[in-house]
Amino acid sequence: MKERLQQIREEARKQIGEAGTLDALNDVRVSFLGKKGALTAVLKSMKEVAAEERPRIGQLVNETREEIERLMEDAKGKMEQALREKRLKAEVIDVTLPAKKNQLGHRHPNTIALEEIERIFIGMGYEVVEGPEVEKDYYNFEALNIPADHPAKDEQDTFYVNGDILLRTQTSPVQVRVMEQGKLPIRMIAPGRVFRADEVDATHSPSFHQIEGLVVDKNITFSDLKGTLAQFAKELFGEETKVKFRPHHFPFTEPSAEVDVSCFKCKGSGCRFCKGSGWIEILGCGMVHPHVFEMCGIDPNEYTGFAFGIGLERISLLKYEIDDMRLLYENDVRFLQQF
Ligand code: 2U9
Repeated sequence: MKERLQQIREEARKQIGEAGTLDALNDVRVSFLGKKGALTAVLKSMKEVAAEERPRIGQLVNETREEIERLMEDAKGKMEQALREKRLKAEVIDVTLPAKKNQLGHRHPNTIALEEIERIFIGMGYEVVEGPEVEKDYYNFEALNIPADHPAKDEQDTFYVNGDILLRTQTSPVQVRVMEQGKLPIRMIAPGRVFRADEVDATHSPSFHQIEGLVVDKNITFSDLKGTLAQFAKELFGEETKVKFRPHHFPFTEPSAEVDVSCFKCKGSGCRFCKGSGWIEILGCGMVHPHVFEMCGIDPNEYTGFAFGIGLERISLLKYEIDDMRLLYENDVRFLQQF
């Protein structure tokens, strides 16, 4: 019996040493310690052992089992350690490798110009206010002192949805709505999309964008308007930019003016850009008409104000030297990725 146990011990040691995988190791366990295993068979044959020998042989069987289990645990630990090392090696990350470049999109030239214009007016304490694109005739025309027989109201020029409802032709209705609320003073800009029934060409589109401004307070004068727009032009086109106010007419402002800036390309000497004149028209403006104040519930004897309107596309075309407005709407990535 003693020899048999010695034999089992050596055979187990040999097979454990040869087992290459955890599965193979488990097979070895079953063949020695399992129900039908070699060591279990020895235990079952204990009844053939003389009674006085049994405790010693029993102890030997236990020692053999313990040794086989220890050898198994050692072998299993080594295998698991080797597997762990192999996995860690496979998972190694080279943090010095260059990262994949993310493809960034590009802001549309209109967006760049709008954000720049908003930044300038926000810097002067203006609020940015938006309003509906579908408007009532009242807010788009009547409250702005545009008479019923004005050519702008013709179906040739304005998109009517039905009866009194139309697509706004300017962002001025936003200012009318703000004035109606009666919270004074007002210092705001209203950027947004407007619609006019124009044929598409290099300088016209049935849908374009405006940024309109409005300031209402006591003692606002034309000098405030001039100073504000002169500062705006300098910030947008450069410190050396000059402004020129030419008398004009708008129904909603009196007096009214159109504003030219000295050509930022040739500095005023005349070039292809300014068509030789040295000046480029950029916006319209004026002092809010007393009738518009009255329509909006503001007393024109107590309050005065100025307003201005800027065509956003005109600014993007000028600033980025684009010679056809249609390029702004085609969204050709080869065009857009230049900005
Ligand atoms: C209120 C009172 C007055 C807004 C103004 C202009 C002059 C103007 C044009 C610029 C180029 C339109 O896009 S464009 O064709 N706009 O010249 N806009 S004053 O005056 C207002 C607005 C709201 C209540």
